[in-house]
Amino acid sequence: MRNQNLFVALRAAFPADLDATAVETDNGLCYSWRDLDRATAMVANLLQSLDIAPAADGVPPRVAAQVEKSVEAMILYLATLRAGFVFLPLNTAYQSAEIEYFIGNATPAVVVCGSKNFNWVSKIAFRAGTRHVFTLDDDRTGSLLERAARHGDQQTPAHKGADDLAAIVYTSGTTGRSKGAMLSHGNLLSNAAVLKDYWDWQPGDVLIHALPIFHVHGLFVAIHGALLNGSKMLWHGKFDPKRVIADLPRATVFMGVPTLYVRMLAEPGLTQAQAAHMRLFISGSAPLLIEIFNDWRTRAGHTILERYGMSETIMLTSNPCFPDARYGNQSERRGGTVGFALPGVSVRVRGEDDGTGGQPLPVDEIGGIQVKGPNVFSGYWQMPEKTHEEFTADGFFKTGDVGKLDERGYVTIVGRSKDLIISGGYNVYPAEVEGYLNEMPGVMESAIVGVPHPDFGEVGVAVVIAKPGAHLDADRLIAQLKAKLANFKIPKRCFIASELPRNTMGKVQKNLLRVQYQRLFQAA
Ligand code: MLC
Ligand code: AMP
Repeated sequence: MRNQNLFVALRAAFPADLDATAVETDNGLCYSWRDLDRATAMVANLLQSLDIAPAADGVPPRVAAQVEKSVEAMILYLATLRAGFVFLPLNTAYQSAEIEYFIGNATPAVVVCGSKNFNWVSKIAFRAGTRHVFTLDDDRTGSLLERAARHGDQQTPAHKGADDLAAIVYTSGTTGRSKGAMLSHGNLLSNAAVLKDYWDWQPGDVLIHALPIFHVHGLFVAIHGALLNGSKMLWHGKFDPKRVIADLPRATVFMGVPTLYVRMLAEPGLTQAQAAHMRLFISGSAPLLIEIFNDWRTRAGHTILERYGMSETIMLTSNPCFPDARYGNQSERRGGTVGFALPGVSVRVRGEDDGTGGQPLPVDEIGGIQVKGPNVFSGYWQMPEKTHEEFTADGFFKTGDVGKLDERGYVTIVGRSKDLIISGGYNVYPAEVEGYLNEMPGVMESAIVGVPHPDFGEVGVAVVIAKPGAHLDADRLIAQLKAKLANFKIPKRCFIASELPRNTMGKVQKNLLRVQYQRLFQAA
C-alpha cells in the first residue's frame, strides 16, 4: 500500500533544485530544501532511536513541543511526521497549570521546551511519565539539535495510512477542560491538497509566514501550503507590521488573522505600490470586519480572501481565488462571508439540535453550522463521549458556530453557540477563566464576556462578585490570573459588582453584560 505519510507528500513537492532557498528568516538565515530534508531526517532518526516502550493501544508516541517559533521548530514538526510519531503543538503563552494538563492528558513520550522553562516543564513531564525532555531555543541551540547532530541525514519516512494519527491539537472546552482534536495524515494532506488548488498556488509563489506555529493557521495552513507547492517562505519570528510590509515586494501570498490586517492598515507604508507584487491576501481564524475588508481594498489594492476553519476540521469553507465554477461566474470573493464549502467538503446549516442533529433549514435561515468531509478529525483524544456528542448520527461535526447559507452557496458566520471569545485569533473559553477566578479567595462567582476591541477584534471583560464580607481588588485578581493562565486569556478589564444579571431560570444573562460593556474599548 502507498505510504500516506503527510511528510512523504510534502517532501515529494520539494523542487528539483534542492539547493534553492526554502526558507529565509527575518534575521538573515537561509535554509535550502536540502537543509530541510537533512535536518528532518536527523531529528527523525533521533526520535526513532529513543528508548520508548510500545504503547498497548498501538497509538504512536506523542511529541509535545512548547517552543518559540523558529525554523528548527518547524523542522521538529516535520521530523515528527517523518518518524511516524504524533505532534502536539503547545502555545508558548501556556503556564504551568495548562502545560500540566496537556502533558498529563496526552502522555507524550517526548517533550521539547525552551531552555528557560526546562526546570519546571521537565518536572511536570517526568512526573507524568515522560522519559525524554529536550530543549530547543529560537537561536538554533538546545539539546534536541545537539543530540540530532549525532544522527545520520538519511531516513526512510515511516509508513502511514491516511487514517493514522499525525497531530493532536488542543482546543479549550466550554466546560473548562481542553480537548485534544485528533488529526490524521489524511485529514491534513487532503485539506492541504484542496487548498493548493482552490487558492491557485503558483510555481513562483513566495509566502510571508508571520503567524505563530502552535495552531492550525500557522502550522498547517501556512506551512503545508508553501511546502506542498515547493514555495519559499519569508519567515518572521514575530509579527511586526512594518517588517511584513517591507517584505511585500518580495512575496506573493500572505496569511493573517484580522488583527494583523488591522495593524498593517495603521502603517503609512502600506500602499498599493508596496503591495503590487502580491497575488493573494488570506484572512481567517476570527471574523474580518467589513470595514477592514474595504479599507484593505483601497489601501493595498487587493481583495482579502476570507476563509473559515477550526482545529477539528482544518479549513472547511473559503472564498474563491477566482469565480468558483461550481457556483457560476458571479461567485467572487465576498466580504462579510467565509465563502463556499471547499471542494469535497459538505457544509450545512441545521436548526436547534433536537437529538437528531437538527432539522434542515431553508436558505438564509440562521442555524448551527455542521461539516463532513475528509478534513474532519476523528474525535477528541480519550474523550469518546464528548466526541459522540459533537457528531450527528449521519456523521456531521457540529462546529458550534452559528451561521447561514445563501442561495448562491456562500456561508456567513453570524455568531457562536459555544461560549467562546476569539481575541486576536486566539480562542478564550470564558468557562476556563471563570473557573480560575471562582477559586480565588473572596470570590463568590464571576462572568466573562467578549466585547468589541479595535485591535484584537474581541477581548474578555470580567465581572466578579465578592463573597459576603470579602473585599476584592480587581487589579489583584488580574495579577493572580496572570500567574496561572496564558496571557491572551486574561480579561482586559475586571469589574467588581454586587450581582450578576440572571433570568427567571437563574441563568446568568451574559447578553446583558455584553450590551453593558460593548463600548468599553470604543475610544481606545
Ligand atoms: C497578545 N496579547 C493578547 C493577544 N496576543 N491579548 C489578547 N488576545 C491576543 N491574541 C496581549 C498579551 O497578553 C500582552 O498583554 C500584550 O498583548 C503583548 O503581548 P505580545 O505577545 O507582545 O503581543 P503581540 O506580539 O502583539 O501579539 C498579538 C498577535 C498575536 C495578534 C500578533 O496574538 C497573534 O499572533 N495572534 C494570532 C493567533 C493565531 O495564529 N491564531 C490561529 C488559531 S487557528 P500583557 O498585559 O501581558 O502585556 C484557528 C483556526 C483557523 O483559529 O481558522 O485558523
Ligand atoms: P480554533 O478552535 O482555534 O481552531 O478556532 C476555531 C474557531 O475560529 C471557529 O469555530 C470559528 O468560531 C472561528 N473562526 C475561524 N475562522 C473564522 C472566520 N473566518 N470568521 C469567523 N470566525 C472564524
